[in-house]
Amino acid sequence: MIHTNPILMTEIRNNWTREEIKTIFDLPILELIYKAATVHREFNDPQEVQVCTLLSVKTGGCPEDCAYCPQAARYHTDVKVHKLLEVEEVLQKAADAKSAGSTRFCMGAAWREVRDNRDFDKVLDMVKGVNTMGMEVCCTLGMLSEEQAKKLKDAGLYAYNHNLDTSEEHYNEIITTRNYDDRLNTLDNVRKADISVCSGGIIGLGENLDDRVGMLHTLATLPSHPESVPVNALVPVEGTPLEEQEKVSVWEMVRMIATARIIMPKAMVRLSAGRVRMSTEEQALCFMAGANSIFAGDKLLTTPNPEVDMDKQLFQTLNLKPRAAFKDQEVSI
Ligand code: SAM
Ligand code: DTB
Ligand code: SF4
Repeated sequence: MIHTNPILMTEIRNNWTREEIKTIFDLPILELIYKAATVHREFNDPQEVQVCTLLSVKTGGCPEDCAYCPQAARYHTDVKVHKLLEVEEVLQKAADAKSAGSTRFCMGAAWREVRDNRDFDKVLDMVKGVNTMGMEVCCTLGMLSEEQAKKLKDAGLYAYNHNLDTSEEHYNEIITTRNYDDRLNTLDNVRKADISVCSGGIIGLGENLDDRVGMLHTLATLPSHPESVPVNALVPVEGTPLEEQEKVSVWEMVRMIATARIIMPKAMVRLSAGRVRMSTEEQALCFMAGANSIFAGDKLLTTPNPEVDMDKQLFQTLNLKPRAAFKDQEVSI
């Protein structure tokens, strides 16, 4: 590990006020990047980047109305609806992801919530299979009860992704078929089952800067910080209500990432959707600002992601190295 300060000076806090976070968020950009890069080096190896692979195991036909989402049944998009994949097919994709260098495999389903049925039993088998392969298994399946979270944990689930997406104030402009408390409640159920929490959001939904600060405030004042915080740039998809949204600038991504890094120093901050539209230099700024995780593979769930070879080149150019699986669980002597 290089450039890591052995004397930790920054304390981990979950009593941030919204004003404190706003002050950080509003810093002059280069000052903000410098601060974030400094905190990053206190807690993490800045060369290390976690490589995750996504697979949509059940695509489209979702009853929810998330305005950004190509998988909502009510919008007319080009997404082809597909029932739950077979366990064997999923395990093959996980093996491919592992040989391509991924250490975390995340399975997504276009469900509002998990139901206790045969499909859930199949997902439990997928989780068992991927866990046996020595990868960190993650799922994102919508809302969960505490019992369902426990079943996933028993099957070997390592992490659960459930995004807050935006601020509580802006939530209703984007999604009306559930509310913020539903989201928080699922995060609580995931925590109770002792599963690693992955929760973040999207920028570029038409929210204002206070909404971005508000979402970061909610995440950073949870009883314990999420272990991963994905920062997505909206991928505008034709047919969704947000199809015409303007592209967010790299500075907006950098500001989100840097603020998340400063207020949640130990979290993996994931530079998630939106990388296809970013240059190597723009992505380098995001890593400088404290991002230390990406999704690799040429597809996210339904939209394109950079080619594997491009990412190999990116890692070489920036001297990055993939983070090993299960590092959080390593006992330090
Ligand atoms: N249905 C489950 C749920 O909503 O939690 C899991 C799958 S859902 C597709 C997972 C996440 O993908 C969403 O919470 C959202 O943050 C992200 N997402 C979906 N569509 C997106 C888009 N067009 N651009 C960026 N992120 C998107
Ligand atoms: C997250 O925060 N981003 C990923 C993952 N968690 C599930 C999903 C991004 C989806 C982008 C749109 C798509 O490909 O459908
Ligand atoms: Fe459904 Fe999830 Fe898409 Fe919302 S984000 S429409 S819940 S798949």
